[in-house]
Amino acid sequence: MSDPVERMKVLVTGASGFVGAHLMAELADAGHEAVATDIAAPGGRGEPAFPAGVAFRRCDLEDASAVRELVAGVRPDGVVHLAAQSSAAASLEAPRATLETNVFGTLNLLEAVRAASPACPAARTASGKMRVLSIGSAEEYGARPRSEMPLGERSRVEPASPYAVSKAAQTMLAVQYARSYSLDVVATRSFGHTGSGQPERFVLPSFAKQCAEIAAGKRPPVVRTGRLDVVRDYLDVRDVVRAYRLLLERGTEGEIYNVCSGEGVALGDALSFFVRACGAEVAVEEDPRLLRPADIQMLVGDNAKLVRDCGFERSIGVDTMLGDLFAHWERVARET
Ligand code: A2R
Repeated sequence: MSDPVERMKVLVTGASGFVGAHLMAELADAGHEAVATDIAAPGGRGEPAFPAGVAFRRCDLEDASAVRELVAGVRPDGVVHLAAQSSAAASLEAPRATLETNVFGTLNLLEAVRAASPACPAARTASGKMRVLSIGSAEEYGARPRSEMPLGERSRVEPASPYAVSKAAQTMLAVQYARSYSLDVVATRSFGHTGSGQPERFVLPSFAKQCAEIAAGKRPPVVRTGRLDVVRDYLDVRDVVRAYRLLLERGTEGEIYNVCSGEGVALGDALSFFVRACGAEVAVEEDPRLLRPADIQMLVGDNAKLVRDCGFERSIGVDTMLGDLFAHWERVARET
């Protein structure tokens, strides 16, 4: 795995989102050329701008002909498909829109890659084809018993939300295109991740923000939470985007990879970390609006395949991940 990697031209969908901002920086640092696409340019929600020199192409993935034009025009060596309705909680309110964006958006992209592939000289990837990295989710596995942890890629898939169904369908579709049309597809099932720029509707930024505001005297000392006994496998987003870059460069065509740490973190322990960091007496109140039907109690993954095929190694542990997230929200609390 020490062969030098050729410079790739990578089209990133969903580039204006949380992971997109970090992935653009990772690709630039690794010497790849990135082209960003999203339904909207970054900045509207305070996201960081892309690294200098990155081209942005606005495109709605639900518009099949626009996606075909985009892919044919850019002719990338690889595509990282991040664009999605990315919230399981929001999918309960908007199941149809979630399926349309996540399933039909993916279908449009795969069709566009299939149409563009014969004309694409993409000889710089290992397979000589245009590689698609489809970003799926650990939520595809659903509620598995504790005895099955850590979950390998062959674990049963039993989605428990429209979001999880959409991601299971996305992964199946991506692998089916590899099988039926020899498309160079690699799919992930990405477990929890966090870092700067993740919206506060996700649990760790929500805790970190509330505690940082309490520390800054901008909020009464009460933290509102959902279930705290939930256990998740979290990676720092900077490790996640490195895994995505490695999968693009070295993943095996047609395969599904867990992107995870193998370590479970109880949300109650993460909250205790932030409460300690804030240094105040804090009351914790359960908010019924934050409790989801069919909440999955535990999701911990096995990353052996990612380690074996791509040489992935986690570089940021849980304490650094949580400490950096708290520091981010402290900065935000100071500036607002
Ligand atoms: O919905 P918006 O306005 O936040 O835009 C999102 C964008 N997006 C689309 N782009 C093109 N065509 C569409 N029809 C479309 N619908 C949504 O994808 C947003 O800018 C981006 C996704 O970014 P985030 O919501 O911040 O997701 P995150 O956390 O970066 O997750 C990346 C991937 C997703 O596939 C997740 O399902 C997975 O990682 O966990």
